[in-house]
Amino acid sequence: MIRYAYSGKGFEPFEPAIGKYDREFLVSLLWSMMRIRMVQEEMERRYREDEMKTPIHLVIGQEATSVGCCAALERKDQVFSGHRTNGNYLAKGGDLKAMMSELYCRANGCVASRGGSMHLLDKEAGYAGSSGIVAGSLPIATGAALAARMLKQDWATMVFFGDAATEEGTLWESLNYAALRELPVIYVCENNFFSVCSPLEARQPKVEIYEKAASFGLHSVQVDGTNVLEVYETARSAVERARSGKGPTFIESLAYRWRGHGGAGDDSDTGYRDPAEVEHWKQYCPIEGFYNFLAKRGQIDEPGRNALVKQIQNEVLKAFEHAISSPVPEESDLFKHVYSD
Ligand SMILES: Cc1ncc(C[n+]2csc(CCOP(=O)(O)OP(=O)(O)O)c2C)c(N)n1
Repeated sequence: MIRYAYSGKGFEPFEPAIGKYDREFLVSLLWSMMRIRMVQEEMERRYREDEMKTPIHLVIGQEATSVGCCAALERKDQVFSGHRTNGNYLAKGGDLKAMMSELYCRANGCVASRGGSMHLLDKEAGYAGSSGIVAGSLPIATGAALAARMLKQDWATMVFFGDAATEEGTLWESLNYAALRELPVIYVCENNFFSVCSPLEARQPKVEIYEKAASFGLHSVQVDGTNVLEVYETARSAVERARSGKGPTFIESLAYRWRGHGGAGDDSDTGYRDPAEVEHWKQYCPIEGFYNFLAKRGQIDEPGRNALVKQIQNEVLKAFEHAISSPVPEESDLFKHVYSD
């Protein structure tokens, strides 16, 4: 079985008018996806050394959702995530070195080694936090959007979560409240069809997730989460809606997770999904697809791509070296940052 959306419609071809974008912007989208992928691949390789004392949830295959959505935001806008944080954090401009230090439990980690990969934070970049509790960030993000309204601030809030979050009551309560109050919030469901090893069809009746959300009275759409420009254009109009007081948007972005639920490597050999399905989805690699799209239109060529690879490789290796050579926290600091005044 090959999973698409329940409607079985597959992905509509999406051909944006490329002339409206400048080359620099298009290449920045490609760079951002490549950077996330290369960070993930290096993390996966090093995870096997057992020095990174944190659970990890890789986003390989799902990069276009983070990058397309965050490209529509400004720095002042606030982003929240669930447990699969890395793509969202990096796409929003979160500090890579601070993230790697966090994963290696170093004192200079982005939350001072208290959180690990599931609990990242970069206030400067507008990455407002994440939660390992499925759907846990939904009410917090909804509250942040309410705060923006009450404080008369013009930031938009965006929250990322997986398809399993749509099995939690708190998600529907959040949508209900945001729709009622027309809050400036964008809900992004990264539907990769699985909750750990349970496929969507074993967990939910066959109604598309974005249609359920629409029934709460919010603007709700489904996008091809392997197509960064389609995601970007959808997110941009959602941000415009939020900023102009037109209320929340729900975006269901369909993309496949190429690796196992957690840790390094693919876990398909445990039998919960067909390895042929994983291979099938690799045809829709968001990075290869976008590179080919740009190359065909003369926006980048092979030497251009190689230069990006080199630059990213260099940055990634430096970030790992920085983390590994940083000090671990002092025992005497154990209770720091635990309580707030
Ligand atoms: C409230 C709650 N229930 C169960 C879990 C255990 N759990 C951790 S991740 C996960 C699956 C999440 O799937 P999804 O939200 O679709 O995100 P994905 O991992 O596919 O990105 C579950 C059930 C949890 N962390 N929180």
